[in-house]
Amino acid sequence: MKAQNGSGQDGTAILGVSSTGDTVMIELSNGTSEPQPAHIHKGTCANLDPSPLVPLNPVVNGKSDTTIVGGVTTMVAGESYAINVHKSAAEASVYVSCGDITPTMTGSGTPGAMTTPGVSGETMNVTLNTQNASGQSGTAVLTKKGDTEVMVSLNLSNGTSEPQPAHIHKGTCANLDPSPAFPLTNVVDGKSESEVMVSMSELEKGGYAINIHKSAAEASVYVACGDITSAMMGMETPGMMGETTPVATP
Ligand SMILES: [Cu+2]
Repeated sequence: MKAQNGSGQDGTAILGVSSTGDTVMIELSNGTSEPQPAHIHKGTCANLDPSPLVPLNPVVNGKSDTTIVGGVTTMVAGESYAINVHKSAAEASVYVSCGDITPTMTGSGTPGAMTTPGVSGETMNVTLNTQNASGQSGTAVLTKKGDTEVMVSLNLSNGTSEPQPAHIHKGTCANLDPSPAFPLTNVVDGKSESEVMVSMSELEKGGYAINIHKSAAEASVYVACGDITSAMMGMETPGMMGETTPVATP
């Protein structure tokens, strides 16, 4: 996403697809505590249809997370779309940031997740299923940051203020190697962001799972887990969102 009208608000938007709905994550620099309306519009940043197509959650302090349950069914292949952010509700006519939605294929010929231009790559969504009646479930979004770096964002329901250890383990949720392969940042209030020194292609090969533990004291209790499989990537219609994505349920 590129700043507009001297706003200084550059950033990224990541579009992901998961079993619970398509997700749009926006991160902008120079955020404000005043909510900034955000939408998917038809058209391009250079030539935007002014009426919003899909409303997104307002950007607050530079961040917005939206899950569009059932997917962005109004988006069709062959059309142009863009995400834009407005200065404020009162000054909605002033656009502060915009990014054209351009489909990017993940991997070689694998149906892929979409990213806006400027995001260096590929994303993979992993569904985190509840374990041991914890009531905690959610998603992990893996985003390629470089050849040897992957950003992992965890979002879990029913988070706690007590930090919950999280790791990438070898194996599957059904049959997990108990020693962590890569540590992730502790989950606090259901959220965790980590940069992991591993290549996306290594994770895409399969044989890894993300799990979250109840607490440091009760690390042996797993509260949620998701298998990392490349089958979770992508959408059926190359290039456009809106199709239901098959997601393997472990
Ligand atoms: Cu673990």
